[in-house]
Amino acid sequence: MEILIADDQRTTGLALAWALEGMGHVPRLASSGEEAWALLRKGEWRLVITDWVMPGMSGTDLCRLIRSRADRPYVYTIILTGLSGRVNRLEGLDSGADDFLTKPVDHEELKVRISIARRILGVQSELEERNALLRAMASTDPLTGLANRRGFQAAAEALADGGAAGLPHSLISLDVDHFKSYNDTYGHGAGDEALRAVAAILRSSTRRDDLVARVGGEEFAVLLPETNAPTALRRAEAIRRAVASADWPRRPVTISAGVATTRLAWEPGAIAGLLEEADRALYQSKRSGRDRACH
Ligand code: GH3
Ligand code: MG
Ligand code: MG
Ligand code: MG
Repeated sequence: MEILIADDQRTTGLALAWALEGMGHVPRLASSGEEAWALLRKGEWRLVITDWVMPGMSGTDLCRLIRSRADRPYVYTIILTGLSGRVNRLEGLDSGADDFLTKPVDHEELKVRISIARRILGVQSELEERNALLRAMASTDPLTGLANRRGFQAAAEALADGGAAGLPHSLISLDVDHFKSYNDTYGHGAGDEALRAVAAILRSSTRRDDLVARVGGEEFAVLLPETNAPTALRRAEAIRRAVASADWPRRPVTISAGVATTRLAWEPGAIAGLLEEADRALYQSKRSGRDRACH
């Protein structure tokens, strides 16, 4: 595996690197804590073996910095030290180090410590994968594969946080027309099929940067970043037309749409207001006969 070594003494570092190479690993030698930290911020090392005493950033300083990055994959740290004694070990553990190696390094011990690191990193990776899967599941609608309301809100807030000030964003709120009667006539299974088909049409009639979500039973939303009101209304109309003109196996399915656009700079919390406004426009579409888009 790729292993990052931090040691201010070149001969010690090289000897360790050489030993690791002999075991089939790919070591990278940094001559200070600062250099190791700079490399870690750019690269993807999961195992660091660091000298304790170095001028400038020490091994424990480096461990603390590594632990302060909560969002990154877990980095396993082994502190290399000539120092011994209980107090030092406690300080090392307190800084977030996972293990110790005493100098001069015993190669058999090095092998064992690395195999422990690999085992723990393996468990960590599995947990990280499962967490990522759970996160994805929590924000995805299982019926259509679109984002659900939670995923939609999270993505909209992320857009609000990173958005260029002053550019308007638009939101289209969509609701399938007379869907209760569709279900009552053809059954819930056929209704689900129709919802999946609507989702597919939404997906294919939107751009990569748009966010499409199923926010309720037969309710969908499309977020259009950096899109002004006239463009958004045109896009909503195109979506409506795509649904209405699709080849429906049972009876034509139509949707009504409501469009809302931010006026000023996009602010946190604005998404709730925007949804409400789009829903009001949607209600207008329903009242004026359905199968249409209003702003
Ligand atoms: P409107 O044109 O005013 O929107 O009429 P509507 O019948 O679509 O409105 P209403 O809100 O009364 O009915 C929505 C229906 O959507 C009720 C429910 O049976 C159906 N529905 C909601 N979620 C699902 C789902 O997951 N699967 C299926 N098959 N039907 C669903
Ligand atoms: Mg040193
Ligand atoms: Mg509805
Ligand atoms: Mg409806």
